[in-house]
Amino acid sequence: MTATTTRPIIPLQQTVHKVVCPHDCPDTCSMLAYVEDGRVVRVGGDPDHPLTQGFLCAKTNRYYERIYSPDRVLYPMRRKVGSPKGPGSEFERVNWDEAIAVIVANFQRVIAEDGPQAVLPYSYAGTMGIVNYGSMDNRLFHRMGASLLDRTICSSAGEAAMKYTIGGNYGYDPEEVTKAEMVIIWGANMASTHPHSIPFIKEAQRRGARVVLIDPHRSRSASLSDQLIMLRPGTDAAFALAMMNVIINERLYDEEYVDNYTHGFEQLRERVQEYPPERAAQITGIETEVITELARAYAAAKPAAIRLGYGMQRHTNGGMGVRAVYMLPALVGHWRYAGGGTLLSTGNFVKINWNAVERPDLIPAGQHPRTINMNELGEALLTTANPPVKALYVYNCNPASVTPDQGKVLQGLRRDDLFVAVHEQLWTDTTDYADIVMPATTSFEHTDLYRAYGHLYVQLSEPAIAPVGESKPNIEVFRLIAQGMGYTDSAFDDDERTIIEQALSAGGAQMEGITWDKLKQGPQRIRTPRPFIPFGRGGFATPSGKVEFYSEQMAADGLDPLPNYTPIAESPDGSPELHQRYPLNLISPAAHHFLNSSFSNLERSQKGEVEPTIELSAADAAVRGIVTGDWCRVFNDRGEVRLRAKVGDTVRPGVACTLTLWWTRDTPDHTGINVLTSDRLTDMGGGATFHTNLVQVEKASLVLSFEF
Ligand SMILES: Nc1nc2c(c(=O)[nH]1)N[C@H]1C(S)=C(S)[C@@H](COP(=O)(O)OP(=O)(O)OC[C@H]3O[C@@H](n4cnc5c(=O)[nH]c(N)nc54)[C@H](O)[C@@H]3O)O[C@H]1N2
Ligand SMILES: Nc1nc2c(c(=O)[nH]1)N[C@H]1C(S)=C(S)[C@@H](COP(=O)(O)OP(=O)(O)OC[C@H]3O[C@@H](n4cnc5c(=O)[nH]c(N)nc54)[C@H](O)[C@@H]3O)O[C@H]1N2
Ligand SMILES: [Mo]
Repeated sequence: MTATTTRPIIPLQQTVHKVVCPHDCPDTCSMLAYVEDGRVVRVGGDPDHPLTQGFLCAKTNRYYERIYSPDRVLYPMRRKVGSPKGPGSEFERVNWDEAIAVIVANFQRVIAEDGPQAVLPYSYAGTMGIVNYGSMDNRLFHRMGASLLDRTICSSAGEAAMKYTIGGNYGYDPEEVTKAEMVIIWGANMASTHPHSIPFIKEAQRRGARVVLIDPHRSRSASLSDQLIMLRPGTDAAFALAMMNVIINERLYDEEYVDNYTHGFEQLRERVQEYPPERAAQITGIETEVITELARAYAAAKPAAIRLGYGMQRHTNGGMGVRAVYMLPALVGHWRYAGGGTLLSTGNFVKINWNAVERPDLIPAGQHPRTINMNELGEALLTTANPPVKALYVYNCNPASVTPDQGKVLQGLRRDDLFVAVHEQLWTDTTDYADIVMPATTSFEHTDLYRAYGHLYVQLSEPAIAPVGESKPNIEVFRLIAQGMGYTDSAFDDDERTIIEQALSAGGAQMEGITWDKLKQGPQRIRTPRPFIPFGRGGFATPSGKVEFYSEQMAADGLDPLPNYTPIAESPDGSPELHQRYPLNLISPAAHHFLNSSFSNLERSQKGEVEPTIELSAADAAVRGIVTGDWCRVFNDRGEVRLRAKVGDTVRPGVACTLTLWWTRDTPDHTGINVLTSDRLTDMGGGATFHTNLVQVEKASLVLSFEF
């Protein structure tokens, strides 16, 4: 099972440092940084971390290419007077004092003219480190009374679904999967996006487990699987409901577990009658027998592990999809066994004292700042709603590339009366629109605390090298801005260690003894008995304390309290007229060599992905006269892009797939994929709906030359 635990040989002139991989990924690896003359010359996976197991992924295994990239921002820079916003912007060097002074002056001007809510922070999980993800930034913007940002671009639909169904971000312990008799990888491309659980799944497979992949795309993870179920995008809830129909009607469920630890079984029994496998077959495009057989085998496995990814929840019905799948292990009682259950996230097992970290109490008394959903950035920048957004501060995120409905986002960012500050490691698509660009440190250069959402270890990361150029960590820049604004609260004096200790102060038996000093010794697993069987005897964090097949809370929130299937908003059934004009559902999941828009600037990553492509079925390609290698025009009412055709059996007819995310500047006609995606939100949690996206494809009349 162990991947590569041979100990690396360290040349005398090198020192080795443990650094945590900061990226938004369930694996949160422990990396070894080999440093020579103050420079990182090599990185490797930490053999002592039980999940990292000595190997890194295709993105991070040459991390020094990113640290020393020619695209690295080295100094604070200011837009030259007269230089228009957008690609080709010109900047001049300033010092830190000047950069902070410009930001403070603009914040003060905007607050005086339109009030503090005209200031909007914009960030996501460029770093998952708790200090630099969300501590001093929140303190500053809370104290200011700025607009709040709902950070919904990735996982919020799935999180809402888990909360309603089992009470939070919880799943099985991934280290126990070796004991599973069946593993279903459901809408996750583990081989590309989080490979560190794969050795455990392979070990289960070696012991006889069947591995099933449920995904509309034949992804790299198909090679791990014994069976691939290529269902239509956005139909997972119907698939899971039909499995429950079989399990309940054939009495394959665990009566005792259902009686003791679930809520609303009778209502669920009634609801699933609407989803016989024959009906689900029509919806999902998967044969009745396949659904029935899987349901029976799933119920018989003792236990089965279902590893979910974020793919299915990037649809307008995505919350319901996750909710339906999260019901399965409760129905068959698999939570009783080590390695049984579902896993989308383990994030809430690690208790963090967020109030102490974020300090919402600093919001001035009587002020109730509005919340802006980050997926609706374009709308927020273009509307004249009171007050309009007049100052945008971007960090840990690259909205010009990653945010849906890019056309609107870029139009908003181009506004002359909008002040934009961007704190970045690299010159990105977003820095093109900045008035001020500031250099940010990487995790190799700053201190932070990490928990993971795909395992149970808490980790401390300390600098392996000095900051590159004049870069500074987020915490320091926000402190400087707070000082400039004249805020004197002691919250702005806290250093990294103080904030980390505040974060760890939530208490609870599982966090006992996980202290700064202990973390300096290496990754700390939360304190649980082994094997860790979190819900063997119930104990769910829902209002009823049980798995909620029926959720009163959902009814109160205006949602269907039971699981259901509704067609996605852009689909043959969801929008027949639109589907006539745009007959292909374009999904845009993660590319192997990129991490969202991170790593996409590196030559090696680009070579790995070759070029921006669109995968089409042979049937859809044939009727359009398209063959592999043709450039295609891919378009809908929101925009158009050029992508190179790859024709084959990786998608079914009616579906197309492009792997993300290429930077706009590196695409043939300087247009990113998110010009096609909509800012429509998910059914719960306000999530992004990147995969609910109808397009048309035609052979491009222009032959483009495409070179880096
Ligand atoms: N190499 C690489 N690694 C990454 C990232 C990256 O961009 N590249 N991103 C990181 C981040 S931020 C995240 S959130 C995770 C995401 O990693 P994953 O959870 O794996 O998510 P995605 O790659 O978005 O989608 C996973 C799979 O869902 C499929 N899918 C799309 N629609 C549906 C559907 O309706 N039903 C089902 N069953 N499947 C569907 C896609 O085809 C894809 O194969 O990975 C992290 N790791
Ligand atoms: N079409 C389509 N679009 C998608 C997706 C998709 O599947 N399809 N996936 C979506 C998903 S899952 C996500 S999570 C989002 C993610 O989108 P983003 O949050 O934008 O993530 P990244 O593209 O990794 O960019 C993060 C940026 O933060 C910067 N950064 C990293 N660490 C620090 C730091 O310590 N300080 C500062 N100041 N900056 C730092 C990095 O240099 C990088 O440019 O994209 C989404 N966009
Ligand atoms: Mo994400």
